[in-house]
Amino acid sequence: MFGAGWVTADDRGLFIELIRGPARVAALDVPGLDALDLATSLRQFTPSAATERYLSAQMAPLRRAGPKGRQVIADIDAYVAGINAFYRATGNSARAWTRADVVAAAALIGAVFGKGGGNEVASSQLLSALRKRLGRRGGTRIWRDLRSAQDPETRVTLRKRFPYRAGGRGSAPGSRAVDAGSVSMAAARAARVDMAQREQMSNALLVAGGRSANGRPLAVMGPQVGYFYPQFLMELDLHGGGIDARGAAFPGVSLYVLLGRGLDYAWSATSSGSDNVDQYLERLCDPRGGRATRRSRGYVWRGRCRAMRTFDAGTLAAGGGEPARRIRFRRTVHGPVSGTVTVGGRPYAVTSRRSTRGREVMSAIGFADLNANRVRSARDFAAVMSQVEFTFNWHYVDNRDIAFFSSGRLPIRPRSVDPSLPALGNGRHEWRGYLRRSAHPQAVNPPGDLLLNWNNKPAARFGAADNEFSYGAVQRVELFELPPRSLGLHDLVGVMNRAATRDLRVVEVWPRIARVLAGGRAPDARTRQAAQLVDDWRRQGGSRIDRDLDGRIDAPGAAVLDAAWDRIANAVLRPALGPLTGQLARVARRDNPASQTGSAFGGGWYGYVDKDLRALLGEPVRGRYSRPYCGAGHRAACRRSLWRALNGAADRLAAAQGGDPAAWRANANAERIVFQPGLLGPANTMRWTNRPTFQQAVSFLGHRPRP
Ligand SMILES: [Ca+2]
Ligand SMILES: [Ca+2]
Repeated sequence: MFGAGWVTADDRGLFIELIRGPARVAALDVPGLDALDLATSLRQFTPSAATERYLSAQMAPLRRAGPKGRQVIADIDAYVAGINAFYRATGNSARAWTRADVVAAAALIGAVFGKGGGNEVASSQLLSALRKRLGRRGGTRIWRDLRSAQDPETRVTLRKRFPYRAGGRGSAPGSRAVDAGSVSMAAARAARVDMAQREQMSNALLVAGGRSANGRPLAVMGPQVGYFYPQFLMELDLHGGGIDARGAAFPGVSLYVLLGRGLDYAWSATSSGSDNVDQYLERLCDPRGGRATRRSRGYVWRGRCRAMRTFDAGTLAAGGGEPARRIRFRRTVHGPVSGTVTVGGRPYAVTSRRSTRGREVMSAIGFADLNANRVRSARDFAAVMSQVEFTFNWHYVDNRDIAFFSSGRLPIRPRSVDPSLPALGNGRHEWRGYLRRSAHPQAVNPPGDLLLNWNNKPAARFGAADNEFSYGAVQRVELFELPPRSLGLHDLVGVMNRAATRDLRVVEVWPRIARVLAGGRAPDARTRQAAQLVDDWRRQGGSRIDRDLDGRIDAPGAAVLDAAWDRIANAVLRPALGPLTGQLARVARRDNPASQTGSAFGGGWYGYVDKDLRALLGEPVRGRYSRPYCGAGHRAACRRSLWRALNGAADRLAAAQGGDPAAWRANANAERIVFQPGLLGPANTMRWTNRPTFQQAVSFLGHRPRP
């Protein structure tokens, strides 16, 4: 561990100093601040003594966890000593590292990649607005359609059911929808920051021996943690002191390999975004007995008006056009206060509770076991990964088995609460413990001999987190098209890599749109040709490649669909949502197109368009929406609106690129991946691709004796 610390300081000294301050913002869940964004924009944060105490206190639960926890503490101390020894040896003047720094770095992973949920207020505001527009019943039904908490058509990794409640149908006296338009600016900003953080892009493809050419399981899997230079992950090969592991580690907590392999097995993760963050509505009161207003500093908890506490986190240095400022926030028993709302006209504060807050290093116990090769079989894997409290889907392969376990400290909510909505924070609707290990989605060699995950829902009936509206009928994991024969490792790499450049919209959604369009005439020849170009593009595979590197995506159809998608999405939903169509986009984005951050098609209105149009066309639909959307159910009206959308796109393209649709092209350079924060000079970009940033392609041939 000393060596891992030394090497980390040597190789990633700049990186660990960059994240050191901002990581504390993640550990504290400071409302309205994005820790990753601060780190990559080189903002410095100087913590207060209270922040350091808060982080150091996190050793206590580790100590209570017994010998394994104490071993982790000893490992952390040796790691920190290694970093500091390197600093001394090289005359680095940075402040000496402490346990608190490791806790903070762990939080950056847990509070950014390893969590889900926590947007109940914004989501409930949409519900209120829909009810206001369409009546309580009609509004609620549409909202449930859009929420897609349990869409039976969504692609799952495990067909076996692992019920985890995502939303109630009946009465939920412990939950409330906030008044439409009542969210304070601070709370709205915090929600926006939270939503912007959600970039999930890791994937995993595992094939059991029954489908592999060599009879041994195969795995092609890796995390996607964004494009940065220096990179977010470093590769370590650790041997000694009972540890034998190789793979990717996160600088700052790189005492263990997080994703990699041991003596005879390999493992990797995808973000699951499972719901471990809940927002509470704290009824405001005046501790001195006056009338409650939005500015009141008291909240009602177990029948009494209590004063909120203020947490002084430290100083955020100037940057991004902002002067230096002191970071203070108020908190209640549940967590930090992000702002205020009204419910039935009364003022409430909004707080968030994250199940892993204050326990950031507990997950280390699971990684210590993996690195010490305590996993001797696929069955051990679930037991070990159940110690990881962050929310991830874990994939496992050895020479005989493949396995899956979806981890996380997942709260069990009382029946009085609808998990899609914010809960009343009065003390009567608190969590009732955490999901037990056997209830987590898991499998060893599942039926079908296949495990595929690209941040889609892990298992049937496992409810989508409150902020996850896109677990609907269309998922990018469907782009993994496996040939119907036994596979080699190179085949599996090929399946992953082909999916990395395909456009999900044209592959999975366009065929329905085209079928509706085909029933009637185009408004003009140019628009007809535009639609034809998208058809052609799909027939050719729907790739966004710029093969000749002229800076233009080769298929003209890409230009058409890029320009048309938002118009099409609006055309489908507007007949029902009207002016609220834009508000939906604030809780569930219309599109997740190819962009400079690499990840794409992780969520959008793809499922809405697909399911609604299938119903309109009379095609089979499971988990039908409560009502028709496009054209309010009239096929001719829907068709007209879709042609209008395409016509608008064609007009825009003609204005920008001339009247010949065959000459239209999308700008491939605009979606080239850009490495943050921009230290690479002219080599700072690469071609767009939608795949992990670190990958393993493995097949094991041997194994230690099995127990
Ligand atoms: Ca939640
Ligand atoms: Ca080209």
